[in-house]
Amino acid sequence: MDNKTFKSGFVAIIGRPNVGKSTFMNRIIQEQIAITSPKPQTTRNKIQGIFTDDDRQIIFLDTPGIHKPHNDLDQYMDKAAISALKEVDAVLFMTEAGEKSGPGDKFIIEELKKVKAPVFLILNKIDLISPDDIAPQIDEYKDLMDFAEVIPISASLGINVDDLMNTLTKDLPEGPKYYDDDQITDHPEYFIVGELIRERILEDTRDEIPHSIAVVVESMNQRSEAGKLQVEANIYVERDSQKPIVIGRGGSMLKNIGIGSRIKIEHLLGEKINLKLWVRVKKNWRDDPAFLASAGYSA
Ligand code: GDP
Ligand code: K
Ligand code: MG
Repeated sequence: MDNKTFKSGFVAIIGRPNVGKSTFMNRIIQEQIAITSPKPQTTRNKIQGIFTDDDRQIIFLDTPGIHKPHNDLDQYMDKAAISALKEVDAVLFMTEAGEKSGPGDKFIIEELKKVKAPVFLILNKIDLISPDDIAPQIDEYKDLMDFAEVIPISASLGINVDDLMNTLTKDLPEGPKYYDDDQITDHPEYFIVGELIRERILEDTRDEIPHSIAVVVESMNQRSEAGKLQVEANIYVERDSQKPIVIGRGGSMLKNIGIGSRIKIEHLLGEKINLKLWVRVKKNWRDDPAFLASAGYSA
């Protein structure tokens, strides 16, 4: 600290679904602000995580994956990811160690070539492969694009994550502390709380349900009689037939969703809550721009 200059900047994390972007950010921020799950397309919005220590502040944008759009939601997700790249001081392009670059990566790399900021190639999940397999993969990616650095890590085990942070810091400009030390995100709490509920639903359901779910937190401010924060949210499904699945026999599924997400929300907010959930049918919500906006899925 002493006479060292303070550095700060904005860093986008980009990569195909499931490479570990949210896991990485959660490790850095040490709080669950971006939801993670083994299912693709878990992240539907830019979520900022803010890392602050004595000599730097790094603001991360956890971008949704870029992929060929099939509907309005996809298109929104692509736009959010690509626009994030234009405003940042560095980009972390994350891929999975041991995996060949697919058409999805090549699509992203074409976008990254237009970016002025330094682009770091991050090979995540090195805990899953043998070190011998990393070198050929690095060569393959280096043929596709000129990266500022190539850094293998394991986000879930924390391997090389400090090195990555230090390398990244070298490329950041001198700058102010944009946010207070204890602020970990500037995202509206409503949205994050909705994401935590949605994460729990993804864990508990399968088949077509995960992609058909949207969660909208309606209110979080009235106090209940017990003095707890009252959180009310609607869970939207696309078809009538999906409603009983999410509610479960005798309400058992909904009850589990409520219990599981309540614990995470209480941890995030640091206080006890009363959680009320309703399941509603909203046909074709993914192609309804007004609904997407109300659900927080628009810029
Ligand atoms: P995202 O879609 O890129 O945000 O990926 P997530 O962070 O949601 O991670 C997708 C899956 O990969 C989850 O099941 C994670 O637990 C897992 N994962 C993430 N990082 C690692 C890692 O370093 N090693 C291993 N073995 N698994 C990881
Ligand atoms: K995911
Ligand atoms: Mg994610």
